[in-house]
Amino acid sequence: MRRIALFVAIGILTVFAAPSGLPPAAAQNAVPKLSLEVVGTTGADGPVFVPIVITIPQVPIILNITFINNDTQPLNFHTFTIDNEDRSSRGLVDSGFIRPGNRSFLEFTVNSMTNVTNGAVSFTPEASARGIRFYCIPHRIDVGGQAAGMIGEIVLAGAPTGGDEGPADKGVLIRAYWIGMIGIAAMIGWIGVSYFVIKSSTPKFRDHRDHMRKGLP
Ligand SMILES: [Cu+2]
Repeated sequence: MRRIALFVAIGILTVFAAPSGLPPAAAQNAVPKLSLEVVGTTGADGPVFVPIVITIPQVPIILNITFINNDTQPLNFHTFTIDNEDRSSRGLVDSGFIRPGNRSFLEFTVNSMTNVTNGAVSFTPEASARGIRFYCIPHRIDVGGQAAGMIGEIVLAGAPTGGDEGPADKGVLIRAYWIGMIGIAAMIGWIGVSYFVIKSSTPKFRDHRDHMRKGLP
């Protein structure tokens, strides 16, 4: 019995120790990627982004954005653009002018809410009320005077909100979920193994009924 428990313990140790034997760099360099679609369109109040707020669950994170212009008016070009802090360098992230029915693929890294890397360029992005501002070049300033202009923001989940919107939902990365589940499973496994190890290392009291009959503690 003792030998079997020992083998089981060694087996479980091998399984759970194996991932930690990998080079630590592999785990540290894994910046998660969030892929999403952002649509440029014309709503009741003029040109808008949908969604107008991109909520990211953490930083750093790689944002993979498919920017789609689904306008039907042939002259309604839109862009997805981010400038630097004081707008002295414009379009450091930029889809270019996308015509109605077309799309563009963007990928950049939000290292923190004050640092973005796009290709070889790292910069401090223009701030919005709660995070990082993105906008559409032709419609940043609302021409019709109805809406605030075609602007949006990238917000970190859990960050304080500007007003009446309530707290933002905190996203959970699927990887964190599985690490938690494996941790719980490993813990339950270890309780079982400990039970047999302790039990098998007390050979005198192997027979529980006999033990009770003798009135032993
Ligand atoms: Cu636009």
